[in-house]
Parts: sequence; structure tokens; C-alpha cells
Amino acid sequence: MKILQKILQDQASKKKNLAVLIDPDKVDIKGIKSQIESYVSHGADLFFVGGSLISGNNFYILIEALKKLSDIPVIIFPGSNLHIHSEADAILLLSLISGRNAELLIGQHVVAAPILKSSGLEILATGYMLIESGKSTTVSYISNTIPIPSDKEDIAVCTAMAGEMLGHKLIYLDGGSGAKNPVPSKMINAVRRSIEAPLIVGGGIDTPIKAQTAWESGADIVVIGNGLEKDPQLLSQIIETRNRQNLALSIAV
Ligand code: 1GP
Repeated sequence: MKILQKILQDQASKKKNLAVLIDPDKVDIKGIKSQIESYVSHGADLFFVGGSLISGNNFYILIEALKKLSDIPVIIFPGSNLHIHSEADAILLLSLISGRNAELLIGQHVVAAPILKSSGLEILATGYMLIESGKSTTVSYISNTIPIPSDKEDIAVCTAMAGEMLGHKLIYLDGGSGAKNPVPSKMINAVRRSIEAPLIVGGGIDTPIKAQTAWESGADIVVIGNGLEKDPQLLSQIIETRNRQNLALSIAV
């Protein structure tokens, strides 16, 4: 089954997903096997692989290890058009619709298009929105864009609606990796009510309660990267929260 189809199916049945984001520059390749085995045994739903800056060969090694050691979909979350590897299952083709940097709206996509076309990767067209999160983030600096203020739900709603109308299959609200404040629940909820597309939410979600809040507010997929880098034990608590959430929703259906 295609990954988008599975995400849509889970959205329809109100099944919440957890994506574990792995930054190739931050993994210890020597310990990667046990790290991946732990993610698999705990029950992660998706792997996102990426970072704003990727400086070594770990990007390729990591994707190949994930494919070898698990059946969990491996999705590239690219920081630039250099981050393409056909061994992954899919790529978030991000268009930074909260910004006005033409390179990240369409420029890099034009350059990458022929490579993506022949890669065999499933292309997940994603309207990517940066939300102000209490401190300046790497992604905001690198992308040279201003995030949407966290109290401006109307801007977020109209941006997400426009992104969906332009054909994006997924909408991603991101506070940026290591965000001080996660995307506010009021904004998640307002966006959720204004679009049909599955909603991904990430950035600064580093406790079970923050993950629960994002899911309850309408996120279909919660992304956790930094929190797990700092505390690998967090995964079991977040998974427990996801399972409780899914059980409650399945009883309510
Ligand atoms: C960043 O949404 C992701 O782009 C995840 O953020 O690393 O803060 O979990 P964290």
C-alpha cells in the first residue's frame, strides 16, 4: 500500500501516528542497530530522516539501516534538494508555504524534479508551515523566512487552506527542531477544522502531554526528534500516550 493511502486510511479511522525524526548528523552510527530495534519494538509508525544541515555520509547509511532492520516506512524530510536517496520509501516534497522564499516554494523542486522522477520514491507533496516558537530556529535561519506568529491562527488557517487548494496532500505545522514552544493547540485545532488533508505537527514536542495535546487538537501525525535525542526513554511514554489516545478514539467511533 502507498504511504499516502495508509496515512489517509489512518486519518479516516482516527488512528493517530507517531513519526520518529532521526537527524543523520546526530546519530551514533555504531549504536544505530540497537536504536532502530528499540524504535521498532516500541511501535513507531513512521521514520522521518532529515535535518537542515547534513554534513556526512550518515544520511545514506541511516536510510539503508532503517530499510534493512525494519518494515516501518522511511520518509525523507529534506533540508535541501541534496537530500534524496532512492532506498527510502518516500519523500516529503516540501513547499515552504508560510514563507516567501521562491527557492523553497518552487526553485529547488525544479532542480530536483528529474532526479525525484527517476528515484522511485513516493512523492508526498507537503505544504510546510513554520510557526513562531519562542526562539529563532535553524530552519527559520536557513530558509531565510519569517515564521507565522503563534497567535495568528487566521494566517495559519488561510495558508493551510491555500496549500491544500494548490494540491498539497499533507500539511505540516512545524515550530522547528528543538522549538521552545510547540505549535499552540488553538492553531492546530483551527487549521484542522479548515482543511481535509492529514495534518503533521512537530517542533518542541518533548513530553507525553505535549504529544497528547497535539493529537487531541487535531494532528494526525506527531513528529518527535530532539526530545528523543535527549531522552530515549521518552519513546515508551509517548507510545503509551498514542495507544491510549487511539483506544479512546476507537471506543468513541
Ligand atoms: C522538526 O518537526 C520536527 O522539524 C521535530 O522537531 O526535533 O523539536 O522534535 P523536534
